[in-house]
Amino acid sequence: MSAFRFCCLALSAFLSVLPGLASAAGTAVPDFPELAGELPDALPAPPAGTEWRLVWHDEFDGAEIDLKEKWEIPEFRVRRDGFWAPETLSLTGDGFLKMSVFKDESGRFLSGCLRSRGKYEKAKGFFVARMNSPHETGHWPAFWLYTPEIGNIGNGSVDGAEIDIMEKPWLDGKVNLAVHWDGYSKEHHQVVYSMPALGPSPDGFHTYALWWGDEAYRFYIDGKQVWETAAAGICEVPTYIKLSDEVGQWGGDISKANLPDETLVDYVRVYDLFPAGAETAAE
Ligand SMILES: [Ca+2]
Ligand SMILES: [Ca+2]
Repeated sequence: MSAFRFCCLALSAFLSVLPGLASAAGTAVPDFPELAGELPDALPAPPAGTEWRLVWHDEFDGAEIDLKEKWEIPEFRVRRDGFWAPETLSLTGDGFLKMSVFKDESGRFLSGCLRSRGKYEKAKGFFVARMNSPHETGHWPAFWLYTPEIGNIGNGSVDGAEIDIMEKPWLDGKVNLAVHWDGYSKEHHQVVYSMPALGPSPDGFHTYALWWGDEAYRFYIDGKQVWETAAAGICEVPTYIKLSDEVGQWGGDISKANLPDETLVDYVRVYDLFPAGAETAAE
């Protein structure tokens, strides 16, 4: 962690453009003074001449989910073997998003989805969330990126992808990481995936991250790279961030779950590559 330093303190400047940094080109580096004192992230070594800068985040502080600037919540609707219901999502008041799963008075299993659709959509960069794990079977939390352009058939994932930075349908400490492309039909759907183990304390908090680069998708758990793939090409389409929980057989038998169950999310942060030392050069 020693090599890490928080980016972006007291800086707001327009930057010159370097080749290969198209996603950061011509945009101001945002200033996030509220991040002082928050837990820093261990970021992978950036390419020569560049550095990571924070461009978007939510620490889930305060009393209410920020539905004005950052997120939207889908309306109540069927989702797999349960329902996505806005009332399952809340902030704890001490810095966490709580994603609950429970059975309502009608016997319906409810879980939730938070997404940045229309408010923050981005291609490439470093996406990280810190979250813990639920304890009951029959459902799974996920931190993922999505665009409806995943439905474009052909051209690998270049023209759209679903990128699952973390899904946890199992209680044995494994997680699922995946890239999906070419829609979801039996005929065309393609996927590559990896199922690494969380290590000695699977129930505690972990960070899950994706470096969506020009040449590979690299996945990290607790700052350590656990998987890399470029099997589908690299998506060039902006995606939005999703935090969700889904009830379904992939996660086991929900009727055997002792509900309510919950997952806590400490933060979501997005970093991008900028020219190294840009803060002084831009003055
Ligand atoms: Ca495609
Ligand atoms: Ca937090």
